[in-house]
Amino acid sequence: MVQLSISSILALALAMAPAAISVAAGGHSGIQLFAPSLSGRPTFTVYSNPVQVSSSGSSSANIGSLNSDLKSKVTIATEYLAQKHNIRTSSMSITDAYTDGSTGITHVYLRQVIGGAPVANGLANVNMDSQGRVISSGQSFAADDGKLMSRRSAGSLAARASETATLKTALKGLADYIKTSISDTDLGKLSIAASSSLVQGGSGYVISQMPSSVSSTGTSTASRSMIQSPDGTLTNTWHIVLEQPNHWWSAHVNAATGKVEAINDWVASLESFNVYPRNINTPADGDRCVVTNPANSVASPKGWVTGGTTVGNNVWAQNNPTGGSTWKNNHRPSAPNNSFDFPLDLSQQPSSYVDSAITQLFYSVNTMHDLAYLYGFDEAAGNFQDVNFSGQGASGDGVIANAQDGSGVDNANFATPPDGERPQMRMYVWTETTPERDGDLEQDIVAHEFTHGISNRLTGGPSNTDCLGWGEPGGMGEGWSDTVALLLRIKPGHTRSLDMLMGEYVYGKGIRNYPYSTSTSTNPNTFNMLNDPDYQEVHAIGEVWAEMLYEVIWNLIDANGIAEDLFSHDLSKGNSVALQILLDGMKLQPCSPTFIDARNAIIQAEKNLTGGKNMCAVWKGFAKRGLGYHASGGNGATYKEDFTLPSGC
Ligand SMILES: *[C@@H]1O[C@H](CO)[C@@H](O)[C@H](O)[C@H]1NC(C)=O
Ligand SMILES: *[C@@H]1O[C@H](CO)[C@@H](O)[C@H](O)[C@H]1NC(C)=O
Ligand SMILES: CC(=O)N[C@H]1CO[C@H](CO)[C@@H](O)[C@@H]1O
Ligand SMILES: [Zn+2]
Repeated sequence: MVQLSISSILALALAMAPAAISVAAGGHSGIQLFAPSLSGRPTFTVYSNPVQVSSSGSSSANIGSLNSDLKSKVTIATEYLAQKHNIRTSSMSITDAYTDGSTGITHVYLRQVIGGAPVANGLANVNMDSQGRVISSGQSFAADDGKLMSRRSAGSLAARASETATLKTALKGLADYIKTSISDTDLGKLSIAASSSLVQGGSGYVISQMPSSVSSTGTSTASRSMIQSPDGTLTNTWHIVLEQPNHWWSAHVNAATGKVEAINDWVASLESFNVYPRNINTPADGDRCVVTNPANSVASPKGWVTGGTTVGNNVWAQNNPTGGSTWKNNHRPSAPNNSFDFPLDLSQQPSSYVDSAITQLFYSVNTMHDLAYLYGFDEAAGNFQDVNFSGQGASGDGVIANAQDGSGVDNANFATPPDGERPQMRMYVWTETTPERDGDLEQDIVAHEFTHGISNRLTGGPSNTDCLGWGEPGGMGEGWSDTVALLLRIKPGHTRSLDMLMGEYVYGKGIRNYPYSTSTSTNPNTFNMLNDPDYQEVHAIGEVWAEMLYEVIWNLIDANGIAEDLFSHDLSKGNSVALQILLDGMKLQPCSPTFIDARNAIIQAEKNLTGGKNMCAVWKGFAKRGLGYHASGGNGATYKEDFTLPSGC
């Protein structure tokens, strides 16, 4: 939670000058997707009166294990195509057949197969009513396929060798087309193994030992295919499927020339969001802009959006005006082409721009997912994802993120169950101003809440989220959340004289007792404050912990400089080292840590990360606020502050 602390506040003007950083990442590099157009050919026929097909009841088409009703309808479909469109049954391959549970209509889908090679754009579909009468049908089979039988002589060694050579030509052509390349040396190293059960079905080859620049998995599959030109002529092609970060290509490449004849990307890769980008903390700091493909290709290899709305592998973001516990079917914005661009008028009440708020929350939570992933809150460490691509960690736990949640105002919260169960973030509207303001638009609040998820999953292991519940450990949970939120806002040009507030946009004067500051008069918090009866609440305890970490951050920055963008994960820079040792320390520390335990874990993390290069910088930060070498207390014992350093510092 970001709960308010009521106290006198020093009003400070902040010199926030967000540096212009590029927020685009990954993305399409001008690669055109296409399939040969068969324009001018009639494709779809709708019958106003259902057509009864005279069926012999037997068919030579391949029919798998279907129930008898479906089997007879598949037979009707093939006979319909044979009778009405003069298509040879032996060239039909059933790809799918099912009866729709709600409409009762049976759909049969077929592909043309010639000499064992599927024709990529030789397709048909037949729709039938419950009585097996055809109500509509589409087809684009190549005509008169008898003449076009491929002259492949399967099996002979010579045929196999020339097959491999054409496949290499095709791989080279495809690599060029997708703006990478594969050298002759790399082609020579490929392992090409025949397979009769490819992932996509059928027989062909599994290619391995591919350069990672060409295939992120190091493998691809290839099978014989054909493609039809607008005039109906057929070309022998290889159907090659390969994955790259943010792409999953399905291409048909000319087996003779290596020319790409058709290509599709199974990743809906254009995702764009009109949002306050990650370097604009609040609407007071700058304008919204359209950010294209912001997903980090390592952290979110399949992008952020599953399709058309604010749902993806990391987050399900929606409105929740009633504040209830339902979320799956709550309102979400619709963006059929994954372009999320909705109106936002800050002079109106937040409910008027709920779609923009949900979009912003989806963007900000995904940003936190990707950033945390890069710093080690990944699948093995128990992060929040519906699918875990590495096979490590539990899946099925993308974040439920509720924008403008009606269960409260002037706050926000984050619930973290163990790995494998979905955490829930509730963002509230703030009522301090007129019109009201929306916490969804303030990224330090979202970062604070998400960081509760990080600290809870990392401390004591992902399946134990009962380690930072209350008291001293719970207070540090609040402190880490503030600290990560602050770290995200530190930019080149800032110095240790920067004082920072939390919740400045939604609450004006900030929501903590003191600004975070390296000045002991602006922020007087030290370790002994924890003995104060007024400091027995987690947010107050958190302020002491975050203030100590703020000192550590600036010592690290003074020694190492500031990375412009934390996403570059440049561990030669102070802000990146700070974020890294915070997360590494969480993994090292025991369940229910004391301040001293957490400090020691951070010192150990630093030692492991840089060999102790920054050890004294870290110690000096803690010691300045009373958590020096001889500090003691915690776990019920009185806190005794100490400002000394270990020998050697
Ligand atoms: C997405 O759709 C919207 C409206 O439907 C349109 O304005 C926008 O240009 C489309 N964007 C892309 C990238 O196709
Ligand atoms: C960090 O710890 C690992 C595991 O013990 C070790 O392999 C590595 O060398 C350590 N790094 C440093 C800089 O001490
Ligand atoms: C522990 C767990 O749930 N692991 C799953 C990770 O994801 C893979 C597939 O993506 C599953 O097979 C594992 O069961
Ligand atoms: Zn909190």
